[in-house]
Amino acid sequence: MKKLLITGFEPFGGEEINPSWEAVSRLPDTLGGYALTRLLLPVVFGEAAQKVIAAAEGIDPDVILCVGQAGGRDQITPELVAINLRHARIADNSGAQPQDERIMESAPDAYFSTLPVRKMAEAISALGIKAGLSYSAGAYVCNDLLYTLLARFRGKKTRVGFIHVPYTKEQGKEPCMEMDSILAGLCAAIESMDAQ
Ligand code: PCA
Repeated sequence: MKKLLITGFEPFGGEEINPSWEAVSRLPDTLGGYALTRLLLPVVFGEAAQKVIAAAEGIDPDVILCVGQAGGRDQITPELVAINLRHARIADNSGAQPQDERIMESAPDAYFSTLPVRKMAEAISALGIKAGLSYSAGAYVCNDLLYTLLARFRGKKTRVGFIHVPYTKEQGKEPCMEMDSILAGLCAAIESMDAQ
């Protein structure tokens, strides 16, 4: 069976939960021909990616799929691109708040995801769940994670992608999405990762 390393984040920005980890922790152990290994990540620049890279060394996954919360979005959004920029509106969970810094000196400005993200967005939409391809993962910890992983696994067998999910109902903010829809959406995205 193929191996999927799937990650979610701890809460940040004053929230009590992070829907990304709530969803990732509820996924089945096998899905779409993949055996899942789950990893909870700190919302800390640099550290999140280092944790994934360390775990990947032991697992040698075929795919790394990271999930994060995007407050303010009303749909599930696979991310097409990560940019070589750190710019934080709020401090991360270690207190760091980089302003207009590069993630890696002498590295490309951006990397595209190596998963079929447009197909994944379409597979979610086909279930009647709101989804769309996103062309910006922002400049906070999620973008930092995606950029660093894409740089690390460039030219290697491990494909890398990221999906942002909205707030859930329990967080009491708008817009939001039912956890069941987020879960079904993630399942559809994973099942479509190998679609031609
Ligand atoms: N969302 C943040 C970081 C952690 C998370 O769940 C982001 O979009 O960068």
